[in-house]
Amino acid sequence: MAKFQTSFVLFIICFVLNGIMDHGSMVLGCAPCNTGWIEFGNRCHLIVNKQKSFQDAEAYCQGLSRPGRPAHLMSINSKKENDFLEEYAKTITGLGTKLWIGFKQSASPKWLDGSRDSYRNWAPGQPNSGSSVPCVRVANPGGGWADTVCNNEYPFICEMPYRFTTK
Ligand SMILES: [Ca+2]
Repeated sequence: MAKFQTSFVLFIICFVLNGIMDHGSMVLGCAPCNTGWIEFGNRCHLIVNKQKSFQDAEAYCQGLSRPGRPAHLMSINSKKENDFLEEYAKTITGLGTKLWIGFKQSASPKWLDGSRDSYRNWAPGQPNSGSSVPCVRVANPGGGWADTVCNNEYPFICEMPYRFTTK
């Protein structure tokens, strides 16, 4: 009984908060991700099949942010997340073989969302171009990473936190 009451109260709270925090969105109730986004590892992910430069792709993702839920190009923080991307990409019709992710291989390599995980999945021989070619894409989405000219235009994947989580 207590468990039922708890989940009921949580449902009411998040239903009300949804109205406040995500006014205008298509999502009802307590879905953890907005419509069209795919959940994995307490995060929401969206492949955008539009050709954009690395910088424009990141700006596009940031434009999808919600209050308290910043969106960025995806950070791949584990082998499991890499595998998730590979499976997700297979579901997108007509997606090319290259996809921007949110890693910048510059003097101080970093994930754009601030992740500090040490997981890397460089393709054999990568990265090979030094800090002059700092933007990172995956090939055969979910496959190995490569550093690439930032002005190249590829589809990309955005990532943002679940609703009601601040992590
Ligand atoms: Ca991530």
